[in-house]
Amino acid sequence: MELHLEVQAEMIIRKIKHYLITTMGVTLREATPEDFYKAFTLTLREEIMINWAATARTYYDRQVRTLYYLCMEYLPGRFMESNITNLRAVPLVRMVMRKMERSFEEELFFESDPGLGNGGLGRLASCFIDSLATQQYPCIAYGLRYQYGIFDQEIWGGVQVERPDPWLLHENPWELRRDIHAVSVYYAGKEVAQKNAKGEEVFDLADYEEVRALPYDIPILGYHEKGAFNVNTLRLWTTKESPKNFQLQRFNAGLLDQAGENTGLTDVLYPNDHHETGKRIRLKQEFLLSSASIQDIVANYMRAHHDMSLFADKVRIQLNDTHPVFAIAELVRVLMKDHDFSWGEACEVARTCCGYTNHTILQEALEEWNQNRLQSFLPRQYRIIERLNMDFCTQIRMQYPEDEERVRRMSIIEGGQVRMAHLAIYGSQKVNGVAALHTEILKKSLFKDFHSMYASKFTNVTNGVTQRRWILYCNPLLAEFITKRIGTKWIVDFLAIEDLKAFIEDETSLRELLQIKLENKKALNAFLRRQNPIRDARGKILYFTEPLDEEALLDVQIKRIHEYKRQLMNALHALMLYFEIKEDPDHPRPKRQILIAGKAAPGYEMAKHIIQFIFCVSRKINSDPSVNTKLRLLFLENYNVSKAELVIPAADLSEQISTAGMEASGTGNMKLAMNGALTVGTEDGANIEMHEQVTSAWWPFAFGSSAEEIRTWKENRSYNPWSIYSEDARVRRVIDIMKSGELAETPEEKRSLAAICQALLESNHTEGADRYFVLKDLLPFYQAQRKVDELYKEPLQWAKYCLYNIASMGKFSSDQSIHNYAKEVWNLSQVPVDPTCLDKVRNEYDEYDRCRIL
Ligand code: 26Q
Repeated sequence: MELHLEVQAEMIIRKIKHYLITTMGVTLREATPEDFYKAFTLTLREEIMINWAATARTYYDRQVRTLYYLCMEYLPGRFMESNITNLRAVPLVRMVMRKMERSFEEELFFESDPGLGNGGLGRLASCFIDSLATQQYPCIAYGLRYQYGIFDQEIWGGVQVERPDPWLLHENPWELRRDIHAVSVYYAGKEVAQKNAKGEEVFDLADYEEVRALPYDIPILGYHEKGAFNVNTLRLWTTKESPKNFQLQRFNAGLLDQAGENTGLTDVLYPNDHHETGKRIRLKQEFLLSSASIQDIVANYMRAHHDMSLFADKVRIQLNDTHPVFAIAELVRVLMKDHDFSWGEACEVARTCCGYTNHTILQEALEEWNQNRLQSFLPRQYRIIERLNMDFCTQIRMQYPEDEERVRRMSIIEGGQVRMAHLAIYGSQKVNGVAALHTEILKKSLFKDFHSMYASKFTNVTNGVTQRRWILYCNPLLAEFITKRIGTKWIVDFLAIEDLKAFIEDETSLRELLQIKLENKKALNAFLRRQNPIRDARGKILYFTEPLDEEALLDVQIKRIHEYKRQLMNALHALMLYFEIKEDPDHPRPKRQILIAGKAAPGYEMAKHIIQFIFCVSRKINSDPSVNTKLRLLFLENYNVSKAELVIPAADLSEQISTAGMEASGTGNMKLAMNGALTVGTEDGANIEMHEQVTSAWWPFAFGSSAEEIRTWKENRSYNPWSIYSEDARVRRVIDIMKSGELAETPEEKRSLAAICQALLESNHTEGADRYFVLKDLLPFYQAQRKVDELYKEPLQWAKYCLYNIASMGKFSSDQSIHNYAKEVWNLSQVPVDPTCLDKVRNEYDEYDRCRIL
């Protein structure tokens, strides 16, 4: 085996040198890290291309049913990492780097983190495409190639400052530009009526705005023990690269902004999650993704089939939230206009092919578009939406005669707005929520009327995460720990992780598990010390964060900053602990390091106040020598996938403390638990199912009001935070110190703290006080945290809980989620890359080249 590896390593080295010379024009000696990274990538890519070609060939030859996954966001993390993992090439790559005297960490991570998404939704999409490839399901995933992804976050004196993330500054060797698959997308214009072959009215367009969408393809590798891995495609559209998109006439007329609008369409990702903005460019982006992808789907189908008769059988389209839902209207339009379907036929095909996943029940996140704007921007699609709505309203009236109130509630178009979720439900075969509780809320509350009319459309598919990136890659020590005990099966079948339960009484295993945590905490602390800055109000780096030692309990909350996620409650708890330590310094308690990380949407004021508050509290705690040896609060700047890979393996405690009923699922909860962190959690989202799997005996830190209680209090307006404030001295103390101004050093800080207090205690005409029930759950949270302290004092006991939690996470692999979608939603079969086909491609390649990764 060693020798085998040696020989391969030598071949790889030759290939790297070859690329250095032939594409970068340098020899090894003068190669910069960037040159080296690129040559290395091109070398690995050769192996990937072989399987990519063979997979495409296999899908084509078999005329398989294919899934098309439409999503405005992806957060894949660095490609090099998952690719060498899924190629099973980590040892080989390490050897190559050693032989070439290059640093694995520095040169391979030259790549920046593609921030093509905001948070949960985008990361979920990336886990899903990893699982689809590994589980050998035919799939093309579509998205947008934003020039600037999610902003880089800097904290200047407690204030979030957003910086552009130019992730494409360097050429990206993982993408291939595919000019032959470029398509045109049409906006605005005047309709010209025509008839199709069935004699039905369809519309051409005159005086339109044409935008070229050009795709870049990224290979998505499946993991396979023997190298027969499938490679699926992530296809990202850009409008940047087409000179046609620049409107020279407008430029000449002095309208520079307008002239560049279409070249710039895919320039920026909207940095809002859970907030609908109603912006023009966003609408154009959504339609770009929808229309370009539908055209590509039809073209891809037509390459393998003579006519459209099997389209509804071969095509499945998954709409990830409402963002790509124009695809429904666009598909109906294309079928009628270009393929002579009747209205009825086209609608039926669309409703057979499409599925819609909902990711949020927050009112402010539900997408609506102004009817008039839509009509002028997308006249033909608007006409189709209007007609769909007429059909729909007729159906409602048939089923519920004389219930115009219901028609109004359900209608797709209402009060001058087009409600995208209603269109999505009406136009889809299946509608799913992302955790059991969330799906129940959809059925019983948000989409209650729809559920009563179309009960069989609704189904639950609980989210999951890929154990390949989230254990195998990011926590190699734990991966080895697992494999040593139960073999490698867990890598592709995470249900096998259950076998770890056999080691629950094995002290050696428990000690080893504790040791692994310790090592991972060391690595994180080294990063915090060297690379996590504290800046002054002008952005100048003053120093770097100084973490507690590795013995301290590492308590983490890492996610977007949002009121419903209640980072505020976490910070209030930190402040309570601070006072407790000051008052009773000798009370025995474990050292605790609280780490919070996350970005706030740039326009979300309250989220920014919360960051400022965290900054104030951490300054108070960390600078007090009588406290800072026992407790610290750190904010980790610019949270992204790469940082998650560093924090998650090190965490002891996972904060999943959303107001019950508001977190659709959560996925960080799963990543942390499978890395051996224990959860302090409300009964919300997927926490509930995790709790169920782990069983109450091993899930000791559940706390807080239930979704049902919260619903009742909201309904009756019977919650009053004042009573909690006045009844409990500990709560009063933290609120009072916020009010007193003692924590604040600047006028901005004062304003932020005042705004928070006001939101907690005062209602106004539109909103009640403490809408997220922070004060209501604060004491139960505090109690749960005291239980944490007790358990952490007993390391072996703690380790048992960790082991049991890890071993209970089988259900939360995205492989499982994907199998569930395949069965319940898509009726999709696994299609492994054809071995004969793979051999053929390999042989053809070998005729010219002998460098292979075996
Ligand atoms: C909508 C309109 C205009 C601009 C932006 C948006 C927008 C963008 C992103 C609205 C919502 C999002 C993201 C939502 C999201 O990430 N939801 C999370 O999805 C995860 C995966 O299912 C769940 O685990 C989380 O619970 C859910 O919050």
